[in-house]
Amino acid sequence: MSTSRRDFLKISALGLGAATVGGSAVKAAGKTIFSKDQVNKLMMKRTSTYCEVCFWKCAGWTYSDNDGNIKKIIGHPDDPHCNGRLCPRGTGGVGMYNDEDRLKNPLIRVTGKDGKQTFRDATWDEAFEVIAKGMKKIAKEHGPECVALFTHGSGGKFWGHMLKAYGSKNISAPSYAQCRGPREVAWIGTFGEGLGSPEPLDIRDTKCLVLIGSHLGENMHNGQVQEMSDAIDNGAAIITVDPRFSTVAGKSKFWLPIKPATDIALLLSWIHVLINEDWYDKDYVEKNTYGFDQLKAHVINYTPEWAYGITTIKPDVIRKTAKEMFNASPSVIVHPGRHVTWYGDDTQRLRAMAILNALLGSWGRRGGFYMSDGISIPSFPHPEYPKPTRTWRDAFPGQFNLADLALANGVCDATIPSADRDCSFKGWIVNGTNLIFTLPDIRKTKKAIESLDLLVVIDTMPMEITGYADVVLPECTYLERYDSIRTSRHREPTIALREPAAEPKYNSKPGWWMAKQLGHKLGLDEYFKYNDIEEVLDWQLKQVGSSLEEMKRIGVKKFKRDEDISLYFAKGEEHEFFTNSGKIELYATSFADEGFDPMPKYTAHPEPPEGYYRLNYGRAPMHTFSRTANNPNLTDLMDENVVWVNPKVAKVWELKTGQEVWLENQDGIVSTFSIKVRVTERIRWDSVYMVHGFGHADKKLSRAHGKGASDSELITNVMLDPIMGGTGMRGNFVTFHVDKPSKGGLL
Ligand SMILES: Nc1nc2c(c(=O)[nH]1)N[C@H]1C(S)=C(S)[C@@H](COP(=O)(O)OP(=O)(O)OC[C@H]3O[C@@H](n4cnc5c(=O)[nH]c(N)nc54)[C@H](O)[C@@H]3O)O[C@H]1N2
Ligand SMILES: Nc1nc2c(c(=O)[nH]1)N[C@H]1C(S)=C(S)[C@@H](COP(=O)(O)OP(=O)(O)OC[C@H]3O[C@@H](n4cnc5c(=O)[nH]c(N)nc54)[C@H](O)[C@@H]3O)O[C@H]1N2
Ligand code: SF4
Ligand SMILES: [Mo]
Repeated sequence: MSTSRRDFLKISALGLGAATVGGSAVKAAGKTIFSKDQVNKLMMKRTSTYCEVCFWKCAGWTYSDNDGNIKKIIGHPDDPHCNGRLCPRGTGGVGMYNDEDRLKNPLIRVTGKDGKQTFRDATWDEAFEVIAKGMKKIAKEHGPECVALFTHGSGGKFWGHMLKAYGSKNISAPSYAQCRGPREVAWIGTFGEGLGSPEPLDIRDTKCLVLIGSHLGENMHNGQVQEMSDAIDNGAAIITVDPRFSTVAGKSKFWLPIKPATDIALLLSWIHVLINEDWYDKDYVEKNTYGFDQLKAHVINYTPEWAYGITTIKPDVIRKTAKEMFNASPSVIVHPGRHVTWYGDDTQRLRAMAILNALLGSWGRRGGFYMSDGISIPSFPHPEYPKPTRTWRDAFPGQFNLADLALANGVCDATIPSADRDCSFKGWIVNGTNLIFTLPDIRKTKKAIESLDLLVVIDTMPMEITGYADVVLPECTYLERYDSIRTSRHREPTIALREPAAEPKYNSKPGWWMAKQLGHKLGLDEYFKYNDIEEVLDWQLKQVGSSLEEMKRIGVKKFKRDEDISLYFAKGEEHEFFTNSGKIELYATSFADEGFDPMPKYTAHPEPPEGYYRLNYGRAPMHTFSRTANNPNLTDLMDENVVWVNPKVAKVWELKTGQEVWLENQDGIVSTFSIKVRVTERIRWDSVYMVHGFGHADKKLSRAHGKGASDSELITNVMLDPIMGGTGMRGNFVTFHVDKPSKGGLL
């Protein structure tokens, strides 16, 4: 039967009572019109959210039925991060809420009479009491600066506020020194500003997109993938530089299967060709850049013939692709990438990429980099924070001065006691980051953890890191809580609200609430002068001309652009950049001042020893790092990773697709679990490839435990970036074991 919307509203308004009384159905004149399920479905409640399955933060609407069950999440049509469409992980986010393996109660580590350590369930009050006692003791004995926060995700703001009120500024995120840090430093050194997230790339209007690594399509950063597919439909050329035949390599006009670790040579030869052939934006370079003559002299010998010997990319391909970029200029993007901590010279590789963009005139131009704009929301009023007398930087005198954020690996290193230092970190608060999988060299992470007096972990799941905690605080998922307003910059300033779609399951609680309770126990009430987060959000939103009521109704709000910021530079405009020279620095004066090469150079990296292959890793479209490995909706799509092996290598080792192997790295570390082989031409003979985030060792993860292997465990050689302290992770080599080795792994 069909009903119009008006009919339905009438029936539901009358009928719901009947359904409740009758228990299962809406009846009219004794006839069942809708089952209870149908009524529930039709009566679904809509609440605003932004996704937390990855850090692209797509805004969406969550639908829950009358019984409070979350049914689905869909993208918000007005949100420029997602344009109404979530990626498979975002849609599957409801699996995070439904996961029955979630952390359910606060846990406190106890030692029994037998000396064995276990967790016991605790009340929230007990848990905060233990943490506050530990933090007060550290503050008294060593100073509050000896407590650090590691955080990834939206809750970081609340924990950061609590930590600053307590007296420490040591707040680090793995999304910096294990991810995009070198890129930010290179962009700041060249253009005077970083890129942030989402990167201000005008992909939808580009004519040529150059991807160095960046495996968009497997890396599912939503808006970018959508814009790339629109650009392809509009005839844009994609140039993919990747030793692996990635998904996007299959959609590219040019695929350059570069020898791993040699990208700087290719980039320098492209710069050489652009300059020598006059294939660059002369007017733009003249008006807006500093150091062109030095750059020209610097690249004089970096010919395509020189690069060929290093990269294995033929000189004519180098020239052809350079021409392709120039023809598209200025609507061309040499994509700055995101996870760029590869070989330790990453900031310099990113500098070469920034220079290419500058020569092509793409910064500030349509189809290149747009000028983003955003709304800044003031903090809820609070007293000034105490001034810490020490920071993580004191552990690295004279080093990493160009790093604009704290290094997660730096904090970890400065936790391992050393004779050179009068104080090491004594307490860690870890929010939403599985450091065991995230920081390279697990041996070091464990050593640091052993030296701690206090480790607090705030998580939703029993992950590897929670196993090492003194106190575990179970956070409710993003679908069950308010969070701070999303304010990321875009073409238009946009804000988005996350509100709870359901009550927190079990005994879990939102981060904002925990931070406030702990603040209370620490005697910091004056920093938390509100009863509820709704009060804070409403106050903040009113400062920018909205309100909580409005945001609940509309979810996403767009604002007018600041009149002083145009989306693109005007033609022929001379622009003022925030660098020392006020220009785009082809020659980076800030690097020279710190004693680093002001222009990038190529240096060779070690090659795999005989019988070993470079360990290459990346993303799968349906998973995010280790955080989704147990998500029931997503394990349905993919429940383990496999290791890609070139047919030539498979022949030598007599490996077949589907066969289980164990991997051992150059330092003799063996994977804890086996991994199935996938024999494929899509990977070079000198490398193997696996998706990051699998091979979980915690048995409480009923779907993820022992599924696939962990790349993290095999990354024990870290190639540190001397410029900003990032951890290059692609200098590890593995070999195969077809039988289970006698030694175990690190997990
Ligand atoms: N589905 C999904 N999407 C995600 C994430 C996720 O977990 N899941 N995570 C998000 C996050 S935080 C980040 S940082 C990004 C990461 O995603 P990207 O920034 O795209 O990561 P990359 O390391 O650039 O890309 C991996 C690619 O680099 C290639 N590669 C390896 N070595 C070399 C080399 O020496 N030279 C070149 N040219 N290429 C090489 C690999 O073969 C692989 O195809 O993804 C984001 N998107
Ligand atoms: N070996 C290796 N290491 C890497 C990478 C790699 O590819 N390989 N990638 C690097 C990159 S690019 C990045 S950005 C980082 C990512 O590093 P992380 O963000 O640390 O990644 P995950 O391993 O997913 O850890 C996320 C943790 O947050 C928890 N969590 C999920 N939702 C919530 C929530 O709402 N609240 C709280 N409190 N916790 C929650 C999850 O259960 C999980 O324990 O890793 C870096 N490290
Ligand atoms: S890209 Fe996917 S997982 Fe990431 S925020 Fe958007 S919908 Fe969520
Ligand atoms: Mo990342």
